[in-house]
Formats: sequence, C-alpha cells, structure tokens
Amino acid sequence: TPAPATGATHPLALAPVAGPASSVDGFVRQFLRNLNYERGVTLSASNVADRYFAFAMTVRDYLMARWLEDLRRQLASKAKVVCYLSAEYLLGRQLDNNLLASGLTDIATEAMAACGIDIYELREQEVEPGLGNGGLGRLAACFIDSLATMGVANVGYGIRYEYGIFRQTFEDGQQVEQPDSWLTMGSPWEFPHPEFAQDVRFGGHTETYDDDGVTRSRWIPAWGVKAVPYNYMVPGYLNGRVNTLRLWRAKATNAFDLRIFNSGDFEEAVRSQTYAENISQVLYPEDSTPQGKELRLQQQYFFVAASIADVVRLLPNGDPSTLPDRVIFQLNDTHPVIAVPELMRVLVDDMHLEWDAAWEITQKCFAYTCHTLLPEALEVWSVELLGRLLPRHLEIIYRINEEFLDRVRERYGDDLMRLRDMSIIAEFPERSVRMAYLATIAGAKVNGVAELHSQLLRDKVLPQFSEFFPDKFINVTNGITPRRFIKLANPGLSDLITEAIGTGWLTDLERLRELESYAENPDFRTAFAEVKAANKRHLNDVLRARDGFEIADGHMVDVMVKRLHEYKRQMLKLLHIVTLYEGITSGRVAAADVTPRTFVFGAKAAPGYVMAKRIIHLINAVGKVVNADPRVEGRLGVLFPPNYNVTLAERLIPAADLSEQISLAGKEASGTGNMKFALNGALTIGTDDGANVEIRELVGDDHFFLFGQSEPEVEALWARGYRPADFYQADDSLRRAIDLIASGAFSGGDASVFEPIVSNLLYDDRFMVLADYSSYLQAQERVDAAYADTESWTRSAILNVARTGYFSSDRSMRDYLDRIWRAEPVR
Ligand code: GFP
Ligand code: PLP
Repeated sequence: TPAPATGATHPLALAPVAGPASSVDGFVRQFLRNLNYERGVTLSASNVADRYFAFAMTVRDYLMARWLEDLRRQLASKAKVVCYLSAEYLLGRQLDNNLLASGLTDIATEAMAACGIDIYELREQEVEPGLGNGGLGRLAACFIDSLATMGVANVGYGIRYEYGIFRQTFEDGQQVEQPDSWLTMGSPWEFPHPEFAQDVRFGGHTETYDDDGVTRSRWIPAWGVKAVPYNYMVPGYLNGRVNTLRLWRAKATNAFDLRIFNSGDFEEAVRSQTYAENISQVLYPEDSTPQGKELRLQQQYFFVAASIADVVRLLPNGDPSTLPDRVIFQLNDTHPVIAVPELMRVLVDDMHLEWDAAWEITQKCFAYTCHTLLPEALEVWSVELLGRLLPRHLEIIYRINEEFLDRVRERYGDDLMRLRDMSIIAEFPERSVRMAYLATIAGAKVNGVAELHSQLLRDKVLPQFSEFFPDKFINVTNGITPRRFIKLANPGLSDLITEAIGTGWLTDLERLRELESYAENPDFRTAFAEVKAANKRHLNDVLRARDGFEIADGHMVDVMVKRLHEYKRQMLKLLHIVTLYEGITSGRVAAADVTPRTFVFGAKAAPGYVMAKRIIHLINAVGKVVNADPRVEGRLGVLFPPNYNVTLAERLIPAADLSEQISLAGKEASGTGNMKFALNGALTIGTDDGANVEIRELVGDDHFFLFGQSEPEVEALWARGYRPADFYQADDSLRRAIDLIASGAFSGGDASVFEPIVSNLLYDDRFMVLADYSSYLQAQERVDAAYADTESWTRSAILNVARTGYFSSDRSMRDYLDRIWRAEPVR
C-alpha cells in the first residue's frame, strides 16, 4: 500500500469522491466522459474498442472510491495482511465480474441500451488475462475473489506476463501455439505505479566484512532490473470492498545505453534491456532448455524479492519483529519458495538481525501449499544455477539446511540415509536444492489441497517430514468462487436457486442444502431441466460462432476439460469413444442402442510435452472420422474447441450433463473443475482421486459414477508388477479399440502416426489406462442407464448442486484463516 507522496491535503480529499455511476443517467454521463476524455472520440465516431474501454473505465471509476478507501483502511488498521505469492493468476475476463461485484449490471445494461450499444458486443472485446496454466492459477484467482468478498486484507502478488498462456489453434488436428498478446490494446483494469518500483538484483558474489567487530555477509550483485508494480482491483461481491492484485513487470534499469547506441552498435544497446525485460515476458517459458530454466528461476526470484521489499518498506518504524503480526506469506506451490532465503537475507544482511531472531520471524511468516503428487513436479534447482544467479541465497539455504540437519541428528543420531533423505540439498543425479523441502522446513504449516492429497502428502510424498513435524501438515480442501462459476456463468440456474431459497446463498454456499427438498418437486425438476437445455442452446450459439460446430439436439453432453496430461487420462476417454465407434461400425452394436452423446474436449498441452501433443492429435483425428461417418450420425459426436480457457469454461460447464474426472487414483491432487461441474448440476463419472472423494461422499454414491482402482489398489498392482499388455490380451473390447487406432483407421491408413501412443499404452502405461478401462466402460453403461430416466437424472443433478456448497472458495479461505493464517476480516 503506497504511502502518500507528499503532505498535501484538502478537506474534500478526506474521503474519496463518491462513485459517479450509481444511476443510469450517472453511468451514461461518466461513460460519455470517458469516451471523450480518455479515448478522445465522440460516441458517433467511436468504434467498439473505444466503447469497451470507456465502459470498463466507467465501472472502474465506480469501484475506485471503494478501492482508495480500502487501501487507506488496510494501512490504518493493524490487521494481518494475507500476501498470496503466486506465479500464476488465471483471472478470466474482468468486466462482468466487476459489474457483478459492484451491483451495476442492470444500471450499466440500461445505460448502454440508452446509448444504442449492445453490451454483449462490448463483453466480447475483452481478451482474458491468461496468466496461468490451469487449476493452480485459477485457484489463486478464486481465492483472491473470496478474500475480497469476506473483507480480508489481502494482496495477491505475482507477475504481469506480457504474454500469458499461449492461444491454441489446430492445424491438421495438431496443436499450434500462438502468442497470447492480451495487452495489444492495453488493459483498462491495470494501474502501473513506477514510483513504487523495486530493484531486484542477480548474480555476482558474496563477501564478509567487519561491521564494528561483527562479521557480516553481504551480496555484491552483478546486474539488476526494476520491478514495476501494476495494480488491479479485486472487488468483493456487493460489500464495497476492493483488494489489490499487484503484478510486477520487469524493466531495465539503464533503459538504453546511449553511448553504445551512438557508436553504432544498436543491437548491443538494446540487448541488455531485452535481457532484463524478458523476465516478465512470458508465462512459464519452455523449460526443457537450460536457458529456459534460468529464466524461470529469474522470474521466481524477481517477483518474490519485489513483493517482500514492498511489504518490508511499510513496516511500522521499520521494526521487523512486528512482521509475523502484520503479514503471512502463503506460498502457492514451490514457485515462490525462494522468498524464504530472500526474507532471511533482508533481515540478516540488510536489517542486521541475528540469524536466530531472523529465522524465528521467517518461520512464522510463511506457509506452504503443495499442489501435486507427481515427484517430477516437485521443483529442484541445480546448486550450480542457484549459486550463479543468487549466490547469497545459496549460502543462506546451506545454513538453514545445516541447522535443520543438526536437529535431525539430535533426534535420530547419525542415520546417514535419513539425513540424505531429509537434506534440502540432493546429491543425485546432480547437486540441487529441493524447494519443497525448504518450504516444509520454513513454513509454519504445510497443506495439501484435498483430504486424500493431504494424506498422501503426509504418508508418501514427505513422510520423513510429517514424522518430524507432526503438527505442521494439515489439509485445506480447494474451492471455487460461486460468483463467477455459478452466478455469472449460469444466470438461469442462479435465478432458479434464488426463486427457491431466496438470496444470500452466493456468500453462504452451504445454504444450497435448502434445495434438497426441491429435488422431489416435479415442477422444480422441469424448471431445472429447462435451464440445462437453455445452457446447451447458449453453448451451441457460442460454438457455432467460434468454431462453426454444434452439439446435436437431444445429446448427452459429456465433457472433459482440463490441461492435457497423461495422468488426467484423456486417453481413457478416447478409448471409450473408439470402443463405441468400433462397436457400431462393426455391426456388433445396434446404433439405436447407444445413448446419443457428444463428447466435448478442451485441453492445452505444454509446448514441450510431446506425448500430450500426440494425444491432442489423436482426439482430433478420431473426432474427424467419427463426425464424418454416417453410420454413427445422430449417435456420436466429438467436439474439441481449441483454446480452452476460463471464458470457454464458463460456457461449457453449465451445459454439461456428465463431468469426466478420470485421473489415476493418487495422481490428481484435488481438481477444481470437478467442483464447478457438480455445482452446475452435472453428474460426475470419476475415480476415487483428489476432491472427487469428497464430492462423492457429499452427493452420495447414487448420484456419482465411481470406477477404477483405489490408490492402495494402484500401489498393489505396481507391487505385483503391472503389465498393460496382459489387460489388452484379456479384454476383447479393449483390444479392438487399440487395434483400430493401431491400424491407421484415424490416420488415413498410416499406422505409424499414432504408433507411439499405442506402444506407450501397451508397454509402459504409467497411468494405468488399460487397467482401469473395463471398470470405466461398465461405469459408462451405468451412466447410460441412469440418463435414460430423465426425471431421476435431473433429481440427481439437483442433489449434486444442493450438496456441494462445501466447495465454495469462501469455505477454503475460512479454513486457511482459522488453521494457517490466524487472521480475521477487517471490520
Ligand atoms: C494443480 C493440481 C490440481 C489442483 C490445482 C489447484 O493444478 O489437482 O486442483 O493445482 O490446487 F494438479 P492443475 O494445473 O493440474 O489443474
Ligand atoms: N483450466 C481452466 C481454464 C479452468 O477453468 C480450470 C478449472 O476450472 C482448470 C483448468 C482446472 O481443471 P481441473 O481441475 O479439471 O484440472
């Protein structure tokens, strides 16, 4: 929170000016003013981009008074500020959310109508800020929404990537990545504050020096960049509160070396500038090359160093001992963990605290959330790289490690294996720093993101640490914001709920329980089914305009949308489709006996993840063949709209009948898509994995299609020796599906195209697609049977909505506040 720059004052400036837009006339006036004075055009000469900007600015103006007031209030209050450190925020479009939060939707719609402007067209102008890859980044966006809605003082810190997640297109069915230039036209939602830029430094060496008889260390960095904060409003839902999302942009310190430029070496003159500014250019650059990795570490240090400096500069009297009472830094996965040695460096080297005092403060200021179970996703940095980029931080990490291992030795004696096992420094395959270990040792709490995940984290991923720190490990099950994912995404359902149980449920989602009895009411069921049908029509409008295809009438809408990863098992879904297709086209199954379904996929593959890209290719190839084959016409459809993002999620999820959550048990930490589907009245077919477990417990077995091995069964099969080819041999239907793919039927007869997928399934199959195939197909048969009874299906769908209010991110935030942050809303 910026301190005032001067002592200037005026009676009228004591309270921020009241919002100008809270009537239709007021809105129109402010809109026209913004059009004239901010865009420099008249209404009649304006284009749709001008109108979008002026419109967004009018909403922004309304929120501004509240924002300024909240900044003042948070600065004045002694409340603990939750500093969420996250390399990703997958925000989605801002306009509708900000309209909703400010309660201006009706006024704004009327105001635009009075100006002859179609508000829908304005909405479509906004390019969503895709500053995240998937669930992790979307979770951060849900959390900051909830914190604002609950009135908790919070700053979300992250990176203002010039280019967010790539825009996905398909060429011949294969993924092509296009740059996501979300800032081409500028963003009306951001406020740069170069006056609060922070210096962030890299490289160089360390040295010790004598400071009045005390030997101290210091870092002599070799180069640096400026981190410029860009502030974004995070409005609470109808509560007049506005928090801040502060994203850092890298700027070169010496913007331009005129001397070199004048000597004619233009390239060299801009090289250092480009190098520095690259840091905030791209979300998660390709990290399969050493250069990519280095940039990634630069990004991580860049944003946490700037964020810590931003917090430290506001300490009352510069007194660091108050830090644990004033802030908590929540580490969203391992990406921001370098913040731990950075805070130690600031406290010890810059503020001259004793090491022990600094360590005590640091341990109270951090908490760590783990989001994965895949060992390869736990970040490590080679000692060589970390030492070269951040030499002082490496020294600090070594000392933290030494002192920690002393404690381990005290407890267990000289148990070499255990010491190796718990050391922050791994020795093999190269000397490297295990960031999850560092976070676990430093953090006051370590949490997983669903019950099963937290248990596996304790028992399988970090068992040595959960034994050592038994009270540190806790669970906080993820959640999603009902404002965006029910109210905005599904207005029909929202109205229906409000008609039934009144208002208030959007901020108290457990109240959806009151809908249970409505599941027995035939009129309500009819109305509920009508909402679903209307959502399908709306989705069709979107898909037709966007991609030129649509879902056939009367089809079950079966949706699998999420990042493409082998553990999430899009391949299993595909084998189901190929089995149905093979069954009908071979004449073994009568088309009339197959439930008409359209399978909808949405998924991006990481640019360097070759197998994931092959699977995308195969989905498109199967879709092309299936959709063109008259033998399955009216029965099967496969749609894969490219560029799955938050905007598309908001259209797809409310239209879904069936939600596919089919990861191998023990691999999906939580999932949040699964919660969104259930809350929008889709039934889940899923494994006992992540938050599926809790969804099933809440909705009941009769309203959830469980299949597949449990996590202990998966482990037991590995222990026995998993041979996927055995499953292929033993199951005719599986064999026929795989053989059809292997035959080249989906690749114009060229069997080599998908051969790597087939071989991978038969001889490796790390995620046990073949082992779970038969159980999955049986569960799909149960789905078909259930879907045939429309009334009963709708009843189950209503019960899914009624029983999943637990998955509000407000509840997640309450859990973090009570169990980790020990903070309260600012009254
Ligand atoms: C990761 C995990 C998910 C989890 C989210 C949020 O995100 O299981 O729900 O983080 O905690 F894998 P994805 O990128 O996989 O969605
Ligand atoms: N990607 C987008 C665009 C999302 O909106 C979400 C969550 O809703 C996800 C990814 C995460 O999906 P899942 O939890 O199914 O992996």
